[in-house]
Amino acid sequence: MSQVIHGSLDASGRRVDVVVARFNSLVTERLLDGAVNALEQHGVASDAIRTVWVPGAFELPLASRWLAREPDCDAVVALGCVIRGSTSHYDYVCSEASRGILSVSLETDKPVAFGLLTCETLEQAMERAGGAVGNKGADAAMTALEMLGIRSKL
Ligand code: INI
Repeated sequence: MSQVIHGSLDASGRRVDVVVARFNSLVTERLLDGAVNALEQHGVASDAIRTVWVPGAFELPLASRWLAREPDCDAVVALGCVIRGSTSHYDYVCSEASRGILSVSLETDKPVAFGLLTCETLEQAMERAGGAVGNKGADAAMTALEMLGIRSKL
């Protein structure tokens, strides 16, 4: 018979690091609240959650790498918010942050969840940071837990 594997969200005993960008902190503080609440609700002890603030989304990959390389880190949740301006700066920050976050995950073999909002307006960002569209920080945290659950079953 074929096997089907799902990741459980039970995260007791896990240690999760959260990296959060200070740029657009009105939004990222809410993403952080959502992520920490979701981790705690799914069993991660509050003293097993470490939060590291970095200047902006561009810095998320390097800080995620520093954390993911630590033996006591099970997963990283990377949080940030990039809002399109009038120049191409937005495109460089989004593409390098997303590429970097993926490469840290593959290099370290640990979940590094992508909780980076890439929005046209502050309003869109607020909707996704605990507003009408949910909290993408919480979603990213749960993704990290689900991936840990899958890994432990393989
Ligand atoms: N960083 C963000 O996290 N969000 C942004 O919207 C943003 N914009 O628009 O400039 C941003 N820029 C800073 C960047 O992430 C770096 O911190 C900076 O370039 C220094 O490396």
